[in-house]
Amino acid sequence: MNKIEGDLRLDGSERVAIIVSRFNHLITDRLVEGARDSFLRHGGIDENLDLVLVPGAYEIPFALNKILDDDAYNGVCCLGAVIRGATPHFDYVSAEATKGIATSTLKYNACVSFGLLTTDTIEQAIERAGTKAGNKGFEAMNSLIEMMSLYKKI
Ligand code: INI
Repeated sequence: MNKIEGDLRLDGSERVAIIVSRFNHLITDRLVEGARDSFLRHGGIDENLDLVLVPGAYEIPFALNKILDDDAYNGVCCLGAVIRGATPHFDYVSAEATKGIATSTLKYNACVSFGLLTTDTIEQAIERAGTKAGNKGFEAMNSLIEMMSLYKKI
C-alpha cells in the first residue's frame, strides 16, 4: 500500500492569506496570533503571510471567493468567532459562513482551512483562543500547511 500524506514543512516560498472577522476581535485577534505562530514555526516567511480583515463571519466567504478567484495564494486560513446570543442570529451567521467557505473551497479546489469558532458562550470561545482548549487558529494553520503539502503529492 502506498501511503500519501501531507507533512508540516513549509519551504518558505508559500504565500498564505488569513481571512479574519473583526467581530469578537478580542477572540479573533488571538486566533490570528496562533495561526501566524504556526506558519512561522513550520518554516513560513512573515512577508508571505497576508491578513485580510472583514467585519463579521458572514463576510468571510465573499473575501475568500475573491481571493481564490485571483489565484495569488497557495492557501487560505479562515478565522472567526460566532458566539450564540439571545436571538437566532447565531444560526444564520454560522450556517452561511460555514456553507460559503465549503462551497468556495470545492468550487476552486483550493487549500482552505476552517478556523471558525461557533460557541454557545464567550467562555467557550476564550478556552479555544489560547487558553485551556488550545488555540484553534494555530490548529487551523496546521491543517492548512498539511493540506498544501498533500495538494502537491496527489
Ligand atoms: N459576526 C461574527 O463574526 N460573530 C458573531 O458572533 C456575530 N453575531 O453574533 O452577531 C456576527 N454577526 C455579524 C455578521 O457576521 C455580519 O457582519 C453582519 O450581519 C453584517 O453583514
